[in-house]
Amino acid sequence: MGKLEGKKVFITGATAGIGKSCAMKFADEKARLILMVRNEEKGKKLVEEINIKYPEVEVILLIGDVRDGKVCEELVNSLPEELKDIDILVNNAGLAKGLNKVYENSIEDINTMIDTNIKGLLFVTRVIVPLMVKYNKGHIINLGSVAGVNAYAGGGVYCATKAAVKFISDALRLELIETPVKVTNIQPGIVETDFSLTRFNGDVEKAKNVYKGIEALTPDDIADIIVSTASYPNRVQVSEVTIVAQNQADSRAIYKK
Ligand code: 8X3
Repeated sequence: MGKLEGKKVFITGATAGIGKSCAMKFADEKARLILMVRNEEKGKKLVEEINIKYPEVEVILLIGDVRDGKVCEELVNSLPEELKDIDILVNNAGLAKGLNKVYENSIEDINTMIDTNIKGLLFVTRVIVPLMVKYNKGHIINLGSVAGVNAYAGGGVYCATKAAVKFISDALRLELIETPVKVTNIQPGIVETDFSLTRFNGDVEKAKNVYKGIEALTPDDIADIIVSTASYPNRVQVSEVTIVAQNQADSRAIYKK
């Protein structure tokens, strides 16, 4: 039996990018999936896809926006008792909006990034971690970013949200030091997903340009690392992983051919 077989894995933002890759990779490990998604239609399509590829894998779909703390609470409370002892939480939901100077961001973009990347992560964490403490097990895997290590011009708000993810992860690790619950902060660099399309509000050309001239990481690359991180023995707590593309040194330094 694989190490992750039967483990209950809760993933936010599971319909695309790294979240979707995580759902597929954990399904491949025969884990049980609880997927929290904002878009019902995309969520149902994803469940269908998983059901076809992995008919033996159980998938629970929760529809809701992580930005709504009450909804997060209600959705987790609505889980049947036998699913509440969640083993792995992948706090993946997150996004960037625009590439604007700190002082040139719209109110809407500031709210969207902070509400999703910081408050959303906290709203899910505050309902799931008490369950992990109660059941005396668990692993929280937060999606930070290299943007949370070095700021870059135009990314001030996004970088700040990812720095917040690092510090929330570090604080949690300290708070959980006497428990078996582990905390990992995953900090990917350039990954080719819908990230840039979302950042540039659907502008395909601008989004494509980000990945031109460099072999970017794939969402599967990151999901593979997340799955390995979750597979180590209980004594091994990976606190932080930073993954950059081969021609990338940090969030600011990317060599393009
Ligand atoms: C995304 C990485 O450096 O493009 O989290 O902002 S970066």
